[in-house]
Amino acid sequence: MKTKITELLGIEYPIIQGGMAWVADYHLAAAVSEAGGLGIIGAGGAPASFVREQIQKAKELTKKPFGVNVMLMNPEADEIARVIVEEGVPIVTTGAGNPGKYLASWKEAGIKVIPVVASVALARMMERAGVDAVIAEGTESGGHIGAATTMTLVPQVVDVVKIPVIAAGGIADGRGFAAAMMLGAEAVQMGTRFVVAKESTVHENYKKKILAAKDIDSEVTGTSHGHPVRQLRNNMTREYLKLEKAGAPFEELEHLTLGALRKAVVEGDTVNGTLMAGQIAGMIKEEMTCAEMIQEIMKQAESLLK
Ligand code: TUI
Repeated sequence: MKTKITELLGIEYPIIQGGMAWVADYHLAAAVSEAGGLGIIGAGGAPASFVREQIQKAKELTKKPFGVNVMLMNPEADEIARVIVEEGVPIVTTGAGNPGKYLASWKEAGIKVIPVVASVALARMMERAGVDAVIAEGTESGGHIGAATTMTLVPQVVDVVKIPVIAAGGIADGRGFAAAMMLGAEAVQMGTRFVVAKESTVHENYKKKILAAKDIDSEVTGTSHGHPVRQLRNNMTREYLKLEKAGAPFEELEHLTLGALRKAVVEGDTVNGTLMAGQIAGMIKEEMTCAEMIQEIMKQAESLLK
């Protein structure tokens, strides 16, 4: 399937893998790119030296294009932005902030820049600043989220920008893909479905929680201090929400979540770890390879779109 995004990025299918902190390592990114989508290494909160290693390892596994996601709250974001240029990464996505200060250097290096936006205002500002496309991410997504739903955000962004729009949040099969196209998107980004890919190195316990999740099994923590994060309900979210409701200060809440994503992804702690996942987790029932997933989604979408 050819769209403005497959043309822009030089990929076969308009499916992008979300740049998930701790989850989206070089194994997953290379597998998605090899399967014809766009794999992304998620820099998350990692140091720049680690991100460089990840990029170099991905290059050994695939000759196809892949990208790096810069989580803009990372204290080493400046160094990571430089590593991306030095390593000749062709595509960058950004999250959790405004990437304005890196645009000039990335564009000068010929990098395609695609920020995640959670509002029409930021999409407009990003287009004016010269980005190549935007990812409009709805509140159905896992992790750090905005307030608007995918259904409402995507068409409103499509209406005000000329650059291609990628839809994210709540998409995990051919029906979601086709719906996104109907809203005017040129591609989709999926996160949660790729967490349970066979090539994903996420701890088995975490994968099992996603596969067993039902439609209403996620909670949003952190709303009171302006950093809402969607994750599966567990002991951690119960404790967090209880403290948050009682008006606990940010420092106390932060203490609870410090290192908790690593605990879930690496150690498989599903009780006190942060099990970031989107609302679509309830629909995901099977672990598949990235190639199987992408083929299934494209087949279903193409038949629906006909
Ligand atoms: O970034 C994400 N999702 C993430 S980042 C992450 S790492 C993390 N871990 C613990 C706590 C917090 C973060 C986990 N999941 N998605 C992209 C995204 N960007 N969603 C929402 C936004 C966003 C929100 C506000 C982008 C820009 C923005 O405002 C920019 C500004 O400064 O005007």
